[in-house]
Amino acid sequence: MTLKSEINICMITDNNYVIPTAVAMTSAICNKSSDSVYHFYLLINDVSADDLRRLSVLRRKDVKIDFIEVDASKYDKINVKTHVPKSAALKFDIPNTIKTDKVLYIDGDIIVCQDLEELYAIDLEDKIVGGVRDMVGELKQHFNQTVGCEKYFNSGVLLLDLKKMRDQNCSDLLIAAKMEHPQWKCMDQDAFNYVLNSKTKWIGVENNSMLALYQGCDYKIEEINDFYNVRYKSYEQLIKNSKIIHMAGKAAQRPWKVSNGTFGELWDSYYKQSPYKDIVLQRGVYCASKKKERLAAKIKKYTLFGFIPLFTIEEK
Ligand SMILES: [Mn+2]
Repeated sequence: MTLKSEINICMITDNNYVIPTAVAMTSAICNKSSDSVYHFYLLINDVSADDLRRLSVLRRKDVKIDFIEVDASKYDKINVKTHVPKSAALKFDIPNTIKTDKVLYIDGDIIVCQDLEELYAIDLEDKIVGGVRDMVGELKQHFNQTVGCEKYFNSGVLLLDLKKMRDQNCSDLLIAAKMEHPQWKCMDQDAFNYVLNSKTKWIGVENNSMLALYQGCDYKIEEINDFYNVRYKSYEQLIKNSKIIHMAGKAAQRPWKVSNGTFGELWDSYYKQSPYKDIVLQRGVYCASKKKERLAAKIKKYTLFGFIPLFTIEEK
């Protein structure tokens, strides 16, 4: 069997996000076709030797992982001059940090459900970025109007032509855009849209399914179909067809934070296969109402001997 050419995948993580990142990588590897080769470029900042050892366990013949220690001081300089948050600066600097011509950037709060070859092979033609429209960002939050665009992409899954980005000095343009608009609410997404929106190939919703956001807004499947110009019969069908599920939305609903989080069961199934499976997560319980939420924040989940579930209330 001949292996196909490499699929370059970029993720960014620090010490706080290393478990979700490892689980996202695990999901990608679990759902990889046997003839695809994934080459992960992990931009890391403040990640411990133990974490690197754990992440390294994911390496195989068909899964390459490069750890790229980011020179944090470089971004401190950017910070001082421009007040661009370090995490945004890291993302803006991808074309200079990763030397390949093309990369698929993915957030850590995702589950990869299918092989990524088809998504990676999308021809960007004369465009620079492949992105999925952000339905809630446009219809509820009006981020597209904030940056003066008709459509607006979510920056959690981005297919990037890094060669064109380097040729057109996109990193500098992104940093300048962020610097000139301190009022923008999103960490990096507004700047990406501001600079690259007119150079975007709009790709299908299945490549960045933000189901928790749609559900949070009570969107019916018909509304999702209208917005994305697709024809799903149900949420379930969209979930089944999703290549990447993105748990965008409330941070308090992320499955590594609460035991009843968004796509918790699916996320847990990959967590249990991840290099962190021996770590017992201390998770709270998500409650929709504010009052319940405050109470839930005090409740932490513990397991006894690693398998008997216990709940105890934190004394504070
Ligand atoms: Mn995200």
